[in-house]
This record gives sequence, C-alpha cells and structure tokens, in this order.
Amino acid sequence: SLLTGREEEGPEFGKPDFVLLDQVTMEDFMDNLKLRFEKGRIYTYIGEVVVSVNPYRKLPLYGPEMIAKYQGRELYERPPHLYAVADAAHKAMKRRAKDTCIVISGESGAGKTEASKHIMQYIAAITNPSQRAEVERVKDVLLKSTCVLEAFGNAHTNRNHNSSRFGKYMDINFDFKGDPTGGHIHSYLLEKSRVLKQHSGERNFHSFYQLLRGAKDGQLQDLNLQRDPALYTFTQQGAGLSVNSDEANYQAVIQAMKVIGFSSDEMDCVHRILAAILHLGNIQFVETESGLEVAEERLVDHVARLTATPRDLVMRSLLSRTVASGGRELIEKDHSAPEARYARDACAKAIYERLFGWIVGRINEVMEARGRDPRRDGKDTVIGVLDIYGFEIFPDNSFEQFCINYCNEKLQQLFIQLILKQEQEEYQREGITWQNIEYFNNSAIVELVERPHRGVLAILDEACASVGTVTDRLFLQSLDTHHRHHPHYTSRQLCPTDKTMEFGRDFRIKHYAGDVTSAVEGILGKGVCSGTYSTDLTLRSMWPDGQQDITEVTKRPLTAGTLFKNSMVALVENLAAKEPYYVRCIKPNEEKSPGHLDEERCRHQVAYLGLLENVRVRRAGFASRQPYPRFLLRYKMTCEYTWPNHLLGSDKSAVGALLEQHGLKDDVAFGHNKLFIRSPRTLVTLEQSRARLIPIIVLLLQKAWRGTL
Ligand code: AOV
Ligand code: MG
Repeated sequence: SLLTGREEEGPEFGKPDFVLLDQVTMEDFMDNLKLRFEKGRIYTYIGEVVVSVNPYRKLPLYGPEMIAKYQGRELYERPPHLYAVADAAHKAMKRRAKDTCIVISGESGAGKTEASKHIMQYIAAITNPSQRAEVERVKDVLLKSTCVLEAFGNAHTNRNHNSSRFGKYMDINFDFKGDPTGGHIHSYLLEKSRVLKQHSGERNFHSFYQLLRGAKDGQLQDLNLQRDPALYTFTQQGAGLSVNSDEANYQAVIQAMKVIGFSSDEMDCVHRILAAILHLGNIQFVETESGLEVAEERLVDHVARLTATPRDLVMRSLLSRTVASGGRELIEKDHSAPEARYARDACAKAIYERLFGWIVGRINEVMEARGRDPRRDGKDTVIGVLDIYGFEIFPDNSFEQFCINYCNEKLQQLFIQLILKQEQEEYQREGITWQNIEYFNNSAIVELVERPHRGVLAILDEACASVGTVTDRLFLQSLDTHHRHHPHYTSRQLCPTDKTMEFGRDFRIKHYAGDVTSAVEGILGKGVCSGTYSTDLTLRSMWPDGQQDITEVTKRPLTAGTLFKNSMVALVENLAAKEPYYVRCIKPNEEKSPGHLDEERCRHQVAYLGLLENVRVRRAGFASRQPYPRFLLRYKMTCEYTWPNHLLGSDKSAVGALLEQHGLKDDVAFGHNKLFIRSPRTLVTLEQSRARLIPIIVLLLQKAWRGTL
C-alpha cells in the first residue's frame, strides 16, 4: 500500500480471489474459505462474484470509514467486500448508463438480507454529495422501507431469527448524476400460512408481537387486546420467544412509517387490522340444534368494529358462503364446523396478505420518481437489488416452501446462464476465441415444476380448477403418472421402501440444493374473503378489485402457483436484461454460532451453488483477465522495463515486455483492452515473484525515507 495506495492483504489471509488457487479442488477451495473465515475475512471473490460467509458476529467491516475506503475504488484495489461490488454496480451505471442488478443468493440464514442492507447503506452513503433535499427524501424512504417490510414480512424461524418470508426485488432509479431519484419494490409471494400456524420453535410475523409488546396500554384497550401473545391462537406458539426486542422495534417501525409518509389514520388502520386478525384467530364454532354458531360472539363484534364492517356480514362470511347455483343465481350455503374454521383461517390469511401488499404499494407511491425532469424521462438508470427467501427444508413443507425452493432453482438457472453468457460475450468483444465448458445444469428441475401441461404447477392448476371433485390424493396420483421416470421426482408410491415419505400424502423433489418432501394435504384449497364492505377507506383500498359478482364467483381464477410462476418468469427476464453482479452467501453452521465453520455443511453449499464450476469457468479459457493498467499496477515491480514506470508507448506493449521477460508470453492472449491469462500457474508465478520483491522494495523505501530525515 506504500506503493500504490492499495490495501494489501498479506498471504496469511489466503487468496482474495479463488481464481488464484493453485488448483481448483474442493479441498483447496475449502482451505482458503476456512483460513479467511477464521481471520475475519468473510468476503472472497471469484472474479467479480462475491462469496460471503455469515460470521454470526459483529465485525469491524462496515460504517462510514470503511465506506470511504471503497468509494470510487476499483474492485482489486481493496480487500474483497460488498461495498466494492456495490461501487462497481454504481460505477457501471453512472459511467456507462448501464442498468445493473445485484443478485444475492444463498440458503436461509446465509446472510442475504444483511448483505442487501449493507449494499443499500453504501449506495445511500456515496450518493447526493450536494445534499439535494428531494434526493435525501428518496434515500430516507429507501432505507426506512426495509425496517417496515421486515416487521410485516419477516419472522423468527428455526433457521433464522429474522427470516424473510417474502421475496424482495428493489429497483433504485438514478439520475444522470448518479443520485437516487426514486425506487420501486416488487414483493413475491408472502408466506401467509404463517399467520395461522408456525412450526414448533417459530413465531408468527414480527408485527403481531411488536404490537402486543410495544403498544401503550390505552391503545391495546382500544383494540380490545391484552398484552400477552400467549392469549391468542395465532401468536401462542411463539409467545415465549422474544428475540428481537419487539418493544423497541415497534417504536422503530412507527418512526420509519412516519418518515415514509404513512398518515396516523393509516397506521391506526394497520394496527386495527392486526388486532382483528388476532381476534379472528380466537373465534371457535359450536354446533347447536339451530345450526352452527360462534362460541364467543363478542369476538365477532371486535372484528366488525376494528374492520368497520357490518357485524352480520362478518358473521355470515364465517357461517356460510355464497355459491353459484344453476349458473345465474347466487345462493347462500351454510358451513359445517370444519368449513367455518377454514373460512375463518382463509379470511385471516387473506387480510394479512392484503395488508402486506398495501404497505408495499404505499411505499412505492412515495418512492415513485417524483420531480423527475420530464426531458430526461426514460434516461434514468436503475440498480436492482434482489433479496429473496433462501432455499429451505422443513420437516413438513407446505405449498409456500415449494414456491420458495422453485424460486431459488430459477435463480440458480439464471446464474448459470448469465455467467456463461457473460464470459462468452466478453471473449467476443475482446476478439478472443473460446471453447464451451461443462456445467451442472438444473433446467430439468425447473422444467419439472413449470413445464406447460405436465409440470407440477400445471397439474396443480388442473386440480384446482376442478376442486371438489379432485382430491389431494388424485392430484398426487396425477403427479406420479406424469413424472414416474423423472430423475428429480419421487413419491412413496414410486419408491415404496422409502419410509421417510408417507403413502398418498408426500411427494419429493430433488432440488439442486437438497431433497424436499412436500405434503399434498390442503394444497388445493382456496378461500374468498373481502374487505370491500368496510366503511374504512384505507381498509377498502386494500381490495381495489371491488365486490365480486356472479361471474367472479364462478370463473376460474389464476391459482397462486401460476401467479407465482408468472412473477418468477418476469423477474428472471428483468434480471437478464441488466448487467448482473452476484453475492453468493454461505451459512457456516446450523447453530448460528459465531466463528464456527462446519466444513461438511459448507462443502455442500459450495457444491450446489456451483462455485467450483464458477472458478473453473473463470479459469477454463482464461483464468484471469485484467485491463492493462491494472495488470501493470500489480506486477510492474517484477520487471526492469516497467518499474517504476515504463517508456514503451502503450500499457499493452509494456505488459508484453514484462511477460516476455518472465517467459510467460505463450500463455496469454492480448485483447483490445485487457490481458487474458490462460493458466493460473502464470498468475501464481507472477504473484510469487511479486511477493519476493515486496519486502525488498519496502526495505528500500524505508531506507530512502530514513535518508530524507
Ligand atoms: P438470510 O436473509 O440469508 O436468510 P440474514 O441476512 O437474515 O439471512 O442473516 C441471518 C442472521 O445472521 C442475521 O440476523 C445476523 O444475525 C447474522 N448475520 C448475517 N450477516 C451478517 C454479517 N455480515 N455480520 C454479522 N452478522 C450477520 V432467509 O431471509 O431466512 O433466506 O429466509
Ligand atoms: Mg432474508
């Protein structure tokens, strides 16, 4: 660093880029990963991809001082960091007017959401040097939105105490100066079944506990609530777990909502909805001689009052449903007790989902690029940040896990395609020939899920369209028939000796990251529930689709599965159109314990994330490519013609002379702007010769320095 203003990491920290490994084996990869992790170096590159290992402890890697070190620097000038990638994405956007995106992947608890927050903070910190008020406002909203969305969309799970239960893609718009002018959030399938039920050791969404623990006594009274989460069916399960300091977070969320611009009426409405859901959950039904009745009618009163909905409408929607008869007429049919419970639960889920969607929509309204100069319209550029729910396997997996894992599969496919595509394009651009490399291809799994007519989702659609006649079991049979020979599909019927699955209930998909067994029970269900009868305007605006008429009751709606698939296809198209940067997160151990790296678990992740192949592709044709000035900066001291400065006309010819002297010229190709180095050996040779010289040069410099005293 004495020489070039760079921050060096000595060899004791391992290789900052896996491409520099002597050989690409799992052992060498793991040794390097482990060595760096133990030294607090949680970030390592594969070319421009950042591999990150969750440290589960506070490291002095973030904050204003660190940000200043990375600002405006090139990737190779500083130790690997998320900041460097955020800066690269921002630079590409600013210098070349390129839309870029940062795709963060890894399994549940690997550190995706934390990474996305560091990236956002970095971008906020380095922009708007002139402190324009409108830009500051946009940045505030961008940063505060995270806090609000986490309250309503995250939960304590066994894998992560702050697990994202929705997928999030955030576009940030920038003007020609490179300052944020607006943004847009897409959210993907919220795991709404969590409103009703949680696995043992898990909680409902944070928002419920925050309200119960954080609200003032008076407010709770207004909501007819008592403080103890154990009193409510929906929050009972997680009542003993208070990991996130719910009270403080309640205040933080209110504060954040204020900054974003939620009115106090709106916040009030949000709290009333949360309370109504808690009351709904406690409603029980009793069979009497005169029919089905609600056990505690005052709960219905609470729900009606809190949602500003006529009481008899709430009652009716619990105890009966509207069905189409003979095609034209609508008649009301009484519920059985199980049907009523189902209606209650469906309603609670639907309300929460609408609430979440509405919050996202409100944030988007506020972030919509306001005050954008109309003459420049369309000229602004975008950085997209993708932070989704990670791959996860639970003892029993629901429809939501199925979607979550399919989403991860889809992104893995994109990663494979883009990394290959990008490589090939670069070789073309630089006028260099290249051969293809073999890669594990996961398209078979993606196809299994999304293929028209026979894919799992298509079969599910078929089954949902004829709900009532098709049972869960028939759905499973149909899956079995279509996929009995599929290498990534199995079920107990197809594999009778496998006792880890249950007959007639489970099917299993062999995902790239692991085997996931799902139960088909209840997968076909759907429920209708509406807030359109509320007299509360905020609440009613959550149901913009209005009242249902007969065509809507009878028409075949798009199923959640199809909607999700469509949103994934759109997401992937969107990402593919941008210049991608990748962060690949690794979860070091299952216990969330700091400083411990479980080699077995990590090896598995390195394997399924395709990181070794990633390194190989980088090295296959050419292990490394570097712009000529960057190459010189690093190696010029190894050659008399280039140290301290060369007189050879162009950097390209200087690099030529340097390699000539080392006898390495046969191993490289000279692109228009970059040097391509074929074998890592060449890099290793250069690195070694550099490492030999550094102490000597430092010594010389020290001597020279002393001489001046
Ligand atoms: P995830 O987003 O990848 O999981 P998170 O980003 O929520 O995982 O990280 C899980 C937890 O690990 C955090 O709450 C922190 O306690 C810790 N952690 C992660 N990154 C860091 C870091 N850089 N420094 C210190 N601690 C960290 V999921 O949303 O469940 O897929 O669904
Ligand atoms: Mg997350």
